[in-house]
Amino acid sequence: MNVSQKIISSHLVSGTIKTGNEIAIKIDQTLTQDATGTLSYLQFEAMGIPKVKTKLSLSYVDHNTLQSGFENADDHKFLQSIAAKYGIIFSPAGNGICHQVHLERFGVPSETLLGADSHTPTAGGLGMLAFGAGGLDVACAMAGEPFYITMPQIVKVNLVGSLKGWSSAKDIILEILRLKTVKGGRGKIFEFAGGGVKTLSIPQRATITNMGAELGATTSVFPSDEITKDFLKRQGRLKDWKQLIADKDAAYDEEITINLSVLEPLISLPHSPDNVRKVADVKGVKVDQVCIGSCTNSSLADMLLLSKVLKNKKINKNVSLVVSPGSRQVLSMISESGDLANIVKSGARVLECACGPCIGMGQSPKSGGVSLRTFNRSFEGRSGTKDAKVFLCSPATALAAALSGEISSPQAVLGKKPTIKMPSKFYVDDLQFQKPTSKRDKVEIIRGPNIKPLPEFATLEDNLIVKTILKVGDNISTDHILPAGAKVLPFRSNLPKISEFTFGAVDKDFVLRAKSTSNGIIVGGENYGQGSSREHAALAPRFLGIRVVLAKSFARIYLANLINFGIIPLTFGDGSDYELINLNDELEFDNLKKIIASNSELFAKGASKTMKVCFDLTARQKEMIFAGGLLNWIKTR
Ligand code: MIC
Ligand code: SF4
Repeated sequence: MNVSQKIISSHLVSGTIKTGNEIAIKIDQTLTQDATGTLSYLQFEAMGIPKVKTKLSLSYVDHNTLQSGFENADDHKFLQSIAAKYGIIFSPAGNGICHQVHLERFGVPSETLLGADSHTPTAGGLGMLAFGAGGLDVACAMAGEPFYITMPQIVKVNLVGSLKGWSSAKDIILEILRLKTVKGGRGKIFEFAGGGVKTLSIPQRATITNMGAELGATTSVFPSDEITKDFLKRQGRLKDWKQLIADKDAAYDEEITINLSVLEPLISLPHSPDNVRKVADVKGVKVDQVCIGSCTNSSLADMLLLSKVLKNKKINKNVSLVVSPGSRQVLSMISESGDLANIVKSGARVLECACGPCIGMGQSPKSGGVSLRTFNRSFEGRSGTKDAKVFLCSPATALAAALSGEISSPQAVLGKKPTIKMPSKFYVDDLQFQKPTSKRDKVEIIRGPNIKPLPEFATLEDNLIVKTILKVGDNISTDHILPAGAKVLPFRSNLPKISEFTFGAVDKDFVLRAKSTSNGIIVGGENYGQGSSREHAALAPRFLGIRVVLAKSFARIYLANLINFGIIPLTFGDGSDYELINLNDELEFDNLKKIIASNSELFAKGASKTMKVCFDLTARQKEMIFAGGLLNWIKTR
């Protein structure tokens, strides 16, 4: 077996491990962050279970850390109290970005992790099988339910050679994105193997598995080997190590080879992570801002590189360089060693250990500005400035731009790569994590006015007439559907309020149109719903009366979120029918429930044609849709 099959088979609850089959796997650990956590815990609470049933559940606060009113603070208090009530470890704001902290302190090789955040596969760098999911799926996992997925294909990514010069782990994943695109990972696990694996440290591996999310992959995973052991030992967690490597004769569904020795520094151009070029081919573009951090590149090793490069240097006066260390552990260590001083004295602005600019929480670039970021996403408008041009690159390429003022080859600006010596022991202070109390029944859940109750949803009718409220093209991301950023994020626990922002940047009349129609349909292109796991991007449309989304294809997490909230995901029987539907067109579905239940052919009666539409739903998913969503379904059980 390969690594993925080993973890899946040791966690299999039902189903057979065959590509395309629905399987259910046991979840050992869960994580949430504050932007998805509030809803996830409200849903967990509605299930009426006294205590989480996982081995370990974590609630991190790292997204909404910019307060311009009471909302975020209310959310954080709610999260803190609900964690204490239900047996969850609480990591308050300032401790760091969930994925970075999880690697440092909680990830365990060969275990499973389900996180209400699409970059949860970061923990695959440690040899965990880690999935991003909607908050409701995470709530179910906390309640002891297994996680359901369609058994993915397993792609062997054969890494050969070793990185040379300034090429970095970020360039490896950018190269894979160039080859495979943002749709190329759907229905697949990327499993890393080959001689190149042992040349990569845990933070490097985590940079790669982190951005597997941008491929649309189900997850990505590295073996757990001596390097993993060494990392855990330095973290004082040797007892958590377990070797996990693929059998010599392990089979895979597909194989690609990446030769690390010939990889050059790469950069992804606006506005899609797969729009990748060689840095050498775009050099000379003037840069206004450089941001270093995010769950992709904010480890101690990344920060030590910054320190070595920036020591006794000043950044270009036309560039704003902002740096967010990934965790309190990283920040503590670079402040004690004096490395932070090298960064600060160069002219950099140091932010708190949080997602920050990655999620549009501050640092929006100037109008039309060019921002180079070591992050993982560059969707239009995500930075907060619609016409900003966000490029994604490695810390080395980012530093070369910060010093020269333009996109430049790291070799040309930075010279020889310094050697980075990692400490034999990381600084550990687990008192920063709030363990649940033994007196859980005494804990009172604190609900400020921003915490709104969950909505009730009706069950599915048999005949449905829906009106086309919106028609969009390919690769619509959840940032298009429901943006993040400082203006919107404070309302993640307030559905009536947050739904007002739905599709705001795509079509400002969407909400009005949806509200004035009783049953709506959205028509989309390929890879509809790519990006974030935020279930608000399915829940808010449902709240606004959307009952069906008809698209050419869907992204995995989004598809699951639609079903969880009782929205029917349909695809075109004939892709060219997409052209025949226009805004405000009505579509009629007769005998919907009967047809779905019996897997018969489904037709949508439109103005000009009756077209065949398809659904691919398991028996469990059908029941959820009929019930009006997963929560209703659970209540009926
Ligand atoms: C993101 O990177 O888009 C986020 C913010 O971390 C999201 C979660 C969210 O929207 O809260 C994600 O990736 O799932
Ligand atoms: Fe936070 Fe950005 Fe990572 Fe999402 S991608 S978890 S917003 S740092």
